[in-house]
Amino acid sequence: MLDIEKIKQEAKDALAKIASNEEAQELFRKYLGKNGEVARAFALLKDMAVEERQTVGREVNELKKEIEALLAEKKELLKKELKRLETMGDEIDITRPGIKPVMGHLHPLTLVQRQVAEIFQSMGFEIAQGPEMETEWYNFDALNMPKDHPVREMQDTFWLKGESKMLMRTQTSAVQVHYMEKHTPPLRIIAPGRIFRNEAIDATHECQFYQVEGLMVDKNICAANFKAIIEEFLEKFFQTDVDIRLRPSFFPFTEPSFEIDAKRKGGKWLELMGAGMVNQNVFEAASYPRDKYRGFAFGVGLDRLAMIKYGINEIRLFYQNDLRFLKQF
Ligand code: FA5
Repeated sequence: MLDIEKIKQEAKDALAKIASNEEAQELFRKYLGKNGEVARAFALLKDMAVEERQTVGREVNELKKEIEALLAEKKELLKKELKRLETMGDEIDITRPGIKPVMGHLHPLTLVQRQVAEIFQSMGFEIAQGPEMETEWYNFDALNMPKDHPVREMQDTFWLKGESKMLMRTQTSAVQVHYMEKHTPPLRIIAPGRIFRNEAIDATHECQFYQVEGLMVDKNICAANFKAIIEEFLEKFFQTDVDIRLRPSFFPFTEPSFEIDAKRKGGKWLELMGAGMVNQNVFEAASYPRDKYRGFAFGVGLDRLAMIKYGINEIRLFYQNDLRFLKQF
């Protein structure tokens, strides 16, 4: 019994399942090969009556053509799929420009701190450090700023809770006695760092900011040494036309004391640093014998240095993390 429809349906189902050329080959053999289903159907024709042979013959011929067409179509599909798999790696175009990672860079205050350190190191100064959380002794008493003396009022202090009278240092001058306790002159240091004051904040005052302390001690240091070194520093640091003026001032830990202001052409004077010759009481606090050594000290505002150098008239910009500002450095 010859059931052409059944053969056709089976061939179609089998075709739908094949996934490789080998399977396609197999199917070809099974249906169109020398001993395949189609050949077998043709073989049956010879026993049929003439009329039946003609009708069935036509049908078998159509079946053959249909399976051929379906197989060809399937092979074409397989070829395309193979090609797609082969070229999949090529979708990565290695000649395309890459996505550039956004590079971070140094904060302007870090930049300035490094510039300052480099200049002083070139003049033989070492870098010293002290704690941000300080004792009353190193921040005040050792610097000739005794308890209840009105001079302490100059720096409105963040005291820490507790018995031990700890505070957030109000000046990098606190590093002076720490360092001198461990070293004997001659010595030349700078001590950059953050300090804290309960200030009314405005365009030139922050309540957390940075200073760089300087201290040079030997047997014969005088104000002329201070002037020479600080002039050299300011010239190297600003490298542009910046006016400098020196005024007499008062600090309990220096005698005499000065203040240095700076201004860009056409700008306003801005106080840059306090300075002076180290008071003998400070040497005594560090257990140096009185009148054996002389030295100068200064404390320069790092934020102010940056403001004058880059023409920034608002100190708060340094601490606001605004990329439009930070990207300019
Ligand atoms: C002092 O802090 C002294 N320790 C400086 C000193 C050191 C004098 C050694 C003598 C010897 P003064 O409070 O003036 O001094 O601060 C020094 C500098 O820090 C100022 O000139 C200024 O540049 C900067 N500064 C002070 N207060 C602020 C503030 N609130 N915001 C930003 N910068 C400040």
